[in-house]
Amino acid sequence: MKDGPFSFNLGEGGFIPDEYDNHIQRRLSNMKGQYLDQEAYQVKLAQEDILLYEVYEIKRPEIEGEILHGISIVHPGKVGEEYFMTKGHFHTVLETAEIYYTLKGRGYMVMETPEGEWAVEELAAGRVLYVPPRWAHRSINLQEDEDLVMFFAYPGNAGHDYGTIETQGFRKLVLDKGNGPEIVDNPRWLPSEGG
Ligand code: PAN
Ligand code: ZN
Repeated sequence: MKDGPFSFNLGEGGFIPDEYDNHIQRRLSNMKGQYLDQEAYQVKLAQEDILLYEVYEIKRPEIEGEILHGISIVHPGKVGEEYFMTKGHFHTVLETAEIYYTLKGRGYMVMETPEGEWAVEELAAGRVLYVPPRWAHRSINLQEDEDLVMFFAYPGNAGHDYGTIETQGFRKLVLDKGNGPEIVDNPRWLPSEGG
């Protein structure tokens, strides 16, 4: 971890992997049960456990007052009709927000609250997306052959609740049935107990 103030590059020349402390890679095998077309998932996985997305983190203490930040890269591709995407999560401390700044590419952020509201916002280079407290979030790359690259920042004490999305899914999915991205109800969405 760096001592005192520090800076790093995001502008001209893009981000520099060496400037980050942590590199997380998520592959097809890490997304079991998340894609709608489970047969397409199995077929693809049997061919290769491909890299779906990566996160480069600047290490900071995970405490209130700190800001955790880094870069997320969602690679292009599809599983069946569904675009490559992140797992998605609620923050464990629900009342914590997040900021995303898209550096490169085009995508969607799919979001929902425990109360049942949902939203899909466009991610486009040069635009900032604000994810308010309480909103689960998943980023999706809508492009054919380019990475979706974003800078993110969120409170140090937020924590990640992946379990809720793993068991119930998101209410909305983004599919390409041949005419580009379509937001559809998730037929496998399963409300959690008491939800
Ligand atoms: C981001 C995400 C990142 C990867 O840093 O962690 O985009 O997505 P998953 O964590 O859902 O796999 C963030 O939202 N942090 O809170
Ligand atoms: Zn988050």
